[in-house]
Amino acid sequence: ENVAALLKIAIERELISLVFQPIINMRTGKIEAMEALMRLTMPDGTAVPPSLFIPVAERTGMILELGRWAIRTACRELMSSEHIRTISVNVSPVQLKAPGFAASVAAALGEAGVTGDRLALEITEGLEMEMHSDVLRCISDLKLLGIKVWLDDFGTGFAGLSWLRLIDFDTVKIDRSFLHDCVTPRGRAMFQDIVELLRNRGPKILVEGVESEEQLELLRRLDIDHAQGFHVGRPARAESLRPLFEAPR
Ligand code: G
Ligand code: G
Ligand code: MN
Ligand code: NA
Repeated sequence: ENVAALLKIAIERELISLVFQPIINMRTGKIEAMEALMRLTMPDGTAVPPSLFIPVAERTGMILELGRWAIRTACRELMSSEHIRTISVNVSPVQLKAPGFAASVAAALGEAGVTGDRLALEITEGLEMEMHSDVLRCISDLKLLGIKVWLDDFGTGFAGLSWLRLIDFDTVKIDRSFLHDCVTPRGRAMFQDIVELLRNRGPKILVEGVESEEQLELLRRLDIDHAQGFHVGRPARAESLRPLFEAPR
């Protein structure tokens, strides 16, 4: 339909771009990674939100082309700045089920001369994804390449716990709604229970949606590993973020 036609034109005319949102290490306070977020901007400057075009791209299969482009672009960004330790890229279940996905990621890394451990792929638990054996095999292939596998939007779907049982995630991102609920005692208790559950399972914990210093302080008290959100930094063009990364000590 409309959006599908629009998306096709956008791909042809290169109206798709990536912005990056910083992720800090709570212990050092330093930016350690950034999440790549896709943007579609019309020639007249209007932004089409991912919530509109990603589902269409998934339905039409165009996500395969878009996704390959995003991973190649992220790898090139990693190549151009050795100080950026990690870039995370969102991947759709459609990509994980497509034959040859892990090989295409390996090729993108190889072209850029970047090691797999600098790339993280975010898998969302929001979408209900059947425990497809192809998906599990793909994830284990990605891990063999050294690629980090993160679970995104933890707590928003029903599948989160099943995912945790089956996959050894490097990082779990707690959905921002749980942090925002911390304004009530009940919400705060829930948040702490989730943190406790994850801590016992072993992945690094990243909390998204940090919008204030008070929230950042709460995360420090709870000994959270990583934070992301408007208070830490808004999504921005790569050029403006590069200087914020410092040489590793
Ligand atoms: O930045 P923003 O709020 O617009 O992103 C909304 C959502 O769109 C993200 O949470 C993510 O799930 C999805 N998204 C953004 N970029 C990509 C991408 O490159 N690939 C996929 N599959 N999803 C993306
Ligand atoms: O689902 P995913 O985590 O990939 O979504 C990233 C989206 O979250 C982006 O669209 C980004 O703009 C949005 N986002 C990032 N930080 C914040 C924040 O602090 N508050 C809110 N409300 N949204 C945020
Ligand atoms: Mn994400
Ligand atoms: Na998320």
